[in-house]
Amino acid sequence: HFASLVRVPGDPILSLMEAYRQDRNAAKLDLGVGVYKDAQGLTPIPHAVKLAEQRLLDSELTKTYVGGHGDAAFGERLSQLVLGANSPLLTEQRAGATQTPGGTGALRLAGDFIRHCLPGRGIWLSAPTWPIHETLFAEAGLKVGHYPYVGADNRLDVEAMIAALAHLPKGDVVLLHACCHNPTGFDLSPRDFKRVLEVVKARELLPLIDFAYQGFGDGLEQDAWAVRLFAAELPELLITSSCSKNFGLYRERTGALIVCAGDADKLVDIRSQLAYLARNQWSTPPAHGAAVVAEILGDAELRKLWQDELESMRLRVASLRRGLVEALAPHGLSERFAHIAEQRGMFSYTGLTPVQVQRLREEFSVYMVGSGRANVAGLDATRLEQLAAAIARVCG
Ligand code: PLP
Ligand code: TYF
Repeated sequence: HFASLVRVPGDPILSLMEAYRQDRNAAKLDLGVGVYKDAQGLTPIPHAVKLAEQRLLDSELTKTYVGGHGDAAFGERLSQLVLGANSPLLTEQRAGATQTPGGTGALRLAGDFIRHCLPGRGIWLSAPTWPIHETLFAEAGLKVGHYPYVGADNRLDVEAMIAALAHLPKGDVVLLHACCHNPTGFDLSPRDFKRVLEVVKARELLPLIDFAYQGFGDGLEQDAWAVRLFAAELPELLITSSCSKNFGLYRERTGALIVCAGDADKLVDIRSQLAYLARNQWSTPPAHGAAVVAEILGDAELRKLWQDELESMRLRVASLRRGLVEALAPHGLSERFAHIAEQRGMFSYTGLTPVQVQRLREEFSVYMVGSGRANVAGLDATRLEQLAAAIARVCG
């Protein structure tokens, strides 16, 4: 019975949120959990989302179940956002979306799909990667391995990555981050992605591209570049898309698994399997977030408003990155931390050690993940000097 059951630790990233909440220091700084924040430290609901919700309130006629693949308009419009409005995969019906509870649900569905339909295939993750990748695929029953990504010198090591991929078992799955790598912020360049693609072809690997931050790197279209390259060059591809960050819909659990197949007929087979697997996990997906996204993407005015809001989030984080490096200059640390301005997305692997991270928290109420990952969006322009001074103290 329950008597033999033991306690497991909570999620270290989510626990940081609680520790921060309880900190009484007025100068506290939350660079922990990866949610976007504005200059006031709030995670706003985009105006486009509010307007779409108001429309839905008036127009929604039923709460009956959506189908196993979710909201069809959402699936089509999100696929266009990811693969490109004129993607031949969509006109040839070689790609389709299955709506999932968030990007996490999409990853889990992908894991189940691999386990169930491609038995024996292992999955390979970047070292490091988002910690949930590690446990999620293991829980889905997959053999999890790693390829090098960021070295001990806190630099992207593409050579080591490519060399490792070239030795993976044929047919195995390789998880790639489309952009805004979590936790490091180090992204592959277009040239790097082309090299990875060559190895993927040579080893007949199946890429699973996790696309959780579209619009936070270099822009909505730019961030999709690698996904579209892989989709154009490979017969088969798995993509997990999340609307949590770019639509600010976190708790509405909105995302999709997009599968690209060799032909339209095979896609129908694959989708029947996905519906079967989803049916045995969550039956049918939650409707609200997907309806909001479909409304925004289907309406020129809302879409423009959303794109502008997303762009201002992206630019805010990019300017904070540069601002932090500038603020470190008077302490003689701008070169040591120059990578912060070069990384993309919300996260920065700062290179700070666990001991330095702990000191920042205990002595300065600065909260970041123990690995040295900082959520740059948690900063605001008036606090850069304060943070730079704290970093200088723990590095001294
Ligand atoms: N993948 C990565 C790399 C992430 O950082 C996240 C983040 O939160 C997700 C997937 C899943 O996001 P969600 O399930 O909240 O949509
Ligand atoms: O890495 C992050 O901070 C985000 C949010 O169990 C997150 O991806 C963190 C932990 C978790 C779920 C989401």
